[in-house]
Amino acid sequence: MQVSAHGIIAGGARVLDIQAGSYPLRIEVSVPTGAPALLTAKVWPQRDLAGATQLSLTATHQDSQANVSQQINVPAGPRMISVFDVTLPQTGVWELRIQIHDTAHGIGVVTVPITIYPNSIPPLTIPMFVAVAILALVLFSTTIWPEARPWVRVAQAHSFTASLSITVVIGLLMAWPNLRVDIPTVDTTTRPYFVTQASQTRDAQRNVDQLQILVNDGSTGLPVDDIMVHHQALMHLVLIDPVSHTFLHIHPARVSAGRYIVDLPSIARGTYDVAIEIERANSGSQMTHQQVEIGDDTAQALPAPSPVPATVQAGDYTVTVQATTPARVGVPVELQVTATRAGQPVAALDYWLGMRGHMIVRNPNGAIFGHIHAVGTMNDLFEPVSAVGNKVAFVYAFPTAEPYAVWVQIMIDGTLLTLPVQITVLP
Ligand SMILES: [Cu+2]
Repeated sequence: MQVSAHGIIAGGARVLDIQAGSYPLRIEVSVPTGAPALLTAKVWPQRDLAGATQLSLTATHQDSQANVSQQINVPAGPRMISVFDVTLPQTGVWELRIQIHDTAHGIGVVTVPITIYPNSIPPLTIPMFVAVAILALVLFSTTIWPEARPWVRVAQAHSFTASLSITVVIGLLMAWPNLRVDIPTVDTTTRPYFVTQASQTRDAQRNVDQLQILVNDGSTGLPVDDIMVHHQALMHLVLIDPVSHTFLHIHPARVSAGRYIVDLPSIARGTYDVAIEIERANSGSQMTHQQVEIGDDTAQALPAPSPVPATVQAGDYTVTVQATTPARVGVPVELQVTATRAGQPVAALDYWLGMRGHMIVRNPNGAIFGHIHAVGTMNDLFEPVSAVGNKVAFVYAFPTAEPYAVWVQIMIDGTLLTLPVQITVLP
């Protein structure tokens, strides 16, 4: 039994941020229904192109191996959006392979499974139309024929009652599946959990260290390939080394069923906590934790973060993080984050992964790991991606009285800022 591929399902456009080789990519895929159908994908590298770049999209049908592809050449320079349009000739599961290849950084690849469902009308639609048509006809005949004989009147009454009953019953039957959307399906109970194995690998050709993550189903052992896009990524990976204060929040690329790969920047060698968050079809999001020794010996440890209220310098930006009340166990505390540049408030904060701010908290032994979103609404649009204002707030109830490491992540003008601070939680 192969778990089905779902990555992105039909209806509307899905946006995902993913690391393909050395490029963070923002991708929007609009999945059609029925076939032949036009599939549109926008690909937007999230940093400027260092060299002449070739972007390509190849869609391969899982069963027939039929494939279609398109290539777009982009000159070196400021990042821009490339739009792919390919016509998929048949329904079923397709694997989209999006590749970015520039002369400076080599190849980055991400593959995403999508499912094209056939167009179909619900089976009861035609009887419903017939019943409604009879109903309309009867009503019409009573209006144009007011002096009808008694037997005609009886026939009209009977047809009216019958067609009305049929309409109501079919209407209820058609609505019934939609009334039950929140009840878990059988699938949920057959997919209890997943296991992950993270290990450092090396891409010898491109001369970069990578982290590979294998995801297997807990009950069948098979690769997990029903991973859905959630919070604009297939997989959210957080790496923390409490000794060197190193923190990474990245989005590995799916390279095949249950296999994810991401380039590692130069980070201090250490034993890292690896938190992996995915969402499987018909399940909620789930997280695994494990430890892995990675990093390179030449990279330096980072300074210990300052306790709040803290002012953190990140490139040209100065960001303050402060709590409105002292943090106490179990009491929600509000953390306010304010960004300025050269003494002036920044005009706007970008949406990153659909939110204007993310915060990760970790207690000293790593047993408590929290991922908190900034207060506010989500924005899943491909672009525009910013909202006016230089402040965001987070609310979190720390479960234990000890010092917590906290990383706030915000994006300004397309640059992601990671701001480490420390919060001591009082009893
Ligand atoms: Cu993430």
